[in-house]
Amino acid sequence: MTIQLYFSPGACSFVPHVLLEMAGASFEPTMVKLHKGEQYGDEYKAINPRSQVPVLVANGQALTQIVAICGYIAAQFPAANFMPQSAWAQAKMLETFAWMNNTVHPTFTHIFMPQKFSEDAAAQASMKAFHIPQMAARLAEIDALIGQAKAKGGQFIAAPWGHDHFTALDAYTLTLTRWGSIAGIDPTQFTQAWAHIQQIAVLPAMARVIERERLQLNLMAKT
Ligand SMILES: N[C@@H](CCC(=O)N[C@@H](CS)C(=O)NCC(=O)O)C(=O)O
Repeated sequence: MTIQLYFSPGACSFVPHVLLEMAGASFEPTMVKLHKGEQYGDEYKAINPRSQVPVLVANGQALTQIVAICGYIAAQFPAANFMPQSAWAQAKMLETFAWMNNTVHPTFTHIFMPQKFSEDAAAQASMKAFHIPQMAARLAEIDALIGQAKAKGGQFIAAPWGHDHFTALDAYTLTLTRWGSIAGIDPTQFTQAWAHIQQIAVLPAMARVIERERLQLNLMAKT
């Protein structure tokens, strides 16, 4: 099987990028420069007409949406334990994954790309101002989820559901918290999440992806 992952540094594509690396998959990471608008070019639109990353291409077939892509990776590489086994644990993991993807992620999009929601400059500014505290509140929810996992002696977010293994939720926490720092939300205030991010960032597969994407975890830090 040949696998190609279209990603952009620091984008949500970080999540499947990490899972592929952690699973030991043989894959070709292919960079898309979103800031240069490459996603709107004909070449990329032939792969994903919705002009977004990530796209995973397996055996010549394209798959989009990180929830679907990560589900596919989990099924292809069961030894990596990315998906809980029991129906309930799996549903609880997906509940949080869906919330991160359909709520926390678009909250940041309103801050980072308000032009996607209104052409009016004043509306964009007010949308941005409105969503910064919303983003902070949602990051605080993630912080609490990690606190619950750690209080139960777990190492990873899915621990309270009986699955103390690295999942997409851990990688997404890093991405969303890092995005918060782009919006001026100090990530170190989320003490549980920030400590968790430091712990997972040094896992060898994570460290390789952070290096490949050249990510600074806290954009508010001086260095
Ligand atoms: N729901 C989609 C969201 C994908 C998404 O928002 N991708 C962003 C990067 S994080 C993107 O490609 N943006 C480029 C653009 O909108 O121009 C998913 O889960 O894959």
